[in-house]
Amino acid sequence: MDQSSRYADLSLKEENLLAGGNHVLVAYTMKPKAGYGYLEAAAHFAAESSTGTNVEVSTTDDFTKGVDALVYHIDEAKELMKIAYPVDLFDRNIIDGRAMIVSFLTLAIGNNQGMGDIAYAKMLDFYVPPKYLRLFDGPSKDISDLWRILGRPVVNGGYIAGTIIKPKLGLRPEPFAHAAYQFWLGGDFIKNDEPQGNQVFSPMRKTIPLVYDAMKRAMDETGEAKLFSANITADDHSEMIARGEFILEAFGPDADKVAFLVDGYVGGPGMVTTARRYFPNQYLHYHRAGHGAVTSPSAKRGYTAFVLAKMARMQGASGIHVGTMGYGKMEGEASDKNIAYMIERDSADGPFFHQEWQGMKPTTPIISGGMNALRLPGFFENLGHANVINTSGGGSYGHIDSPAAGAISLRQAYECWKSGADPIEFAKEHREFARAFESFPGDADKLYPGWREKLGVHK
Ligand code: CAP
Ligand code: MG
Repeated sequence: MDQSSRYADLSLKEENLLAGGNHVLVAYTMKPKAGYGYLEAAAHFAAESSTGTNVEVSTTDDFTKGVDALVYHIDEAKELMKIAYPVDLFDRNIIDGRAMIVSFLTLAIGNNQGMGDIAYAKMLDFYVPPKYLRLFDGPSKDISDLWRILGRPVVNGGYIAGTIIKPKLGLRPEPFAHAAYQFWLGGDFIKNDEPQGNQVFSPMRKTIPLVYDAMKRAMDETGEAKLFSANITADDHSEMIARGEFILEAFGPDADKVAFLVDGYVGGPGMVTTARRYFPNQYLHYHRAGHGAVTSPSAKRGYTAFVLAKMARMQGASGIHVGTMGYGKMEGEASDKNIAYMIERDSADGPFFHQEWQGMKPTTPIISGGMNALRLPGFFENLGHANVINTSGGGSYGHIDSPAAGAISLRQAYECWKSGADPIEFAKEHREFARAFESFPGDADKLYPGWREKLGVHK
C-alpha cells in the first residue's frame, strides 16, 4: 500500500520545521528493496516509525494524523531521506514528565530496522528542538569538575593523561592495585577496562579498597590529585547502585575523585540514566563497547558514532569515548572531530543539522584505543585542542621503562604539541617521550621516519 499521501509531504521546508520547534528532524541513508519506489518505501518507514503500520486501520482519527511522522525530503541518488517526528510522539516519564532516549530510539531506529521493503537504513544525524532538548537530563558533572579536582583552571584546563588497567582481565587484587599505583606516579586518570568488575579472581570488595590505598600512596608521593573511573556496569540496576555505593564508601573522603563507568551501548539508556540520576555527584563515563555493530562505516544499518555521542550528551554522560579519529587502533577518520565538537560545544554543526545546546553541560570526548605518546601530537593537531581525557592502556603499560614512564611520556606528548616543538627535537630533551620511540618502534617508523639516527638509537 502506498502511504505517501499521508506520511510524506515534500512541500514542507526544513527552515519552517526548525522555526516551528515542534519536530525532531532525522536524516537517514535509506535504500528500498528492489521493486519498491523510493517515496513509497520512505513513507512506509515513517508510518512504522510513528502512528502507522502496513495497512490503514479503522481506529485512526484526525488527532492521530496530527502526530504522523512525515518524510519531508528525499534524494534517491544519494539514498538520503529526512523525516520530521512530532515531539508529542515521544514518551514522557510519569515520575517527572521528562523525556527518554529509549523512546526516541524505539521510534526513530525501531521496527524500521527490520522492514521487508527496506534493504537498509541508517541514522546519520538528528536535530532536537529546544522544547524537547530541555526535557533531557544532560550531564551533571563535566570536565571542569575534574580540572578543579586536579587543581587546574576550570576553563581550558588541558589534557588529562589517563590509562586503562591492563591486562584487560586476569589480574588479582594486589597486582591490579599495583598496576594502578605505578601509572598514577606519572598520570592523572585510570579507568577499569570495560569487562573488569567483580570477577571471582578479583572481587570488587577486595580490589577496590586496595585501589584506594594505591591512590592515596600515589597522591602522597606526587602531591597531585588522582582520578579513578570505576566500572559499575551490570544488568540489574540494584546491582549498579550497590556497586556504586560500595565504591563511594571505600573511597571515603576521596570519593569526589571517583567517576563511574557504564557500558552504555550494551547496557542501554536505562543503565546510563541509573548512573546519571542515582549518582549525580560523580562524573559519568560512558564506555561504548559493542557500538561498532551499528556505528561502523561498514554497517549499513543502525546509526553513526556521531549519533551515539549526541544521544549520550542528552542522557547526561559526562564523557563518552569518541574514537581516535584515525590516530589509534580503532576505526575512525580525521573528520570524526565533528563528533567531539558536537558534544563539547554549546553550538555545533552536525553532518546535516546545526544544534544549539542552550547551556546544557558539555560531554568530554574520551580519546582511547591504541593511543600512545607518539600518536598524540598529530591527534591534538587534527582536533585543534587537547581539552580531553585520553586513556592509553597499551601506550602506558607497554612503555619499556615503566607504567609511570608511560604516563609521563603522555604528558610530555601534550607539552610537545602545546609548545609547537618538533617531536624529535623534543625527544632529545625528554627521556620518557624519547623512550616511547623505542617502546613503539612500529609507530615511530611510520610517524617519524629516520628517528633512530636522529635520536642516536642503534638497535
Ligand atoms: C583501549 C580499550 C578501550 C577502547 C574502546 C580497549 O585499550 O581499553 O576499551 O579504547 O574503544 O579495551 O581496547 P588500549 P573506543 O589503550 O590498550 O588500546 O574508545 O573507540 O570506544
Ligand atoms: Mg577497554
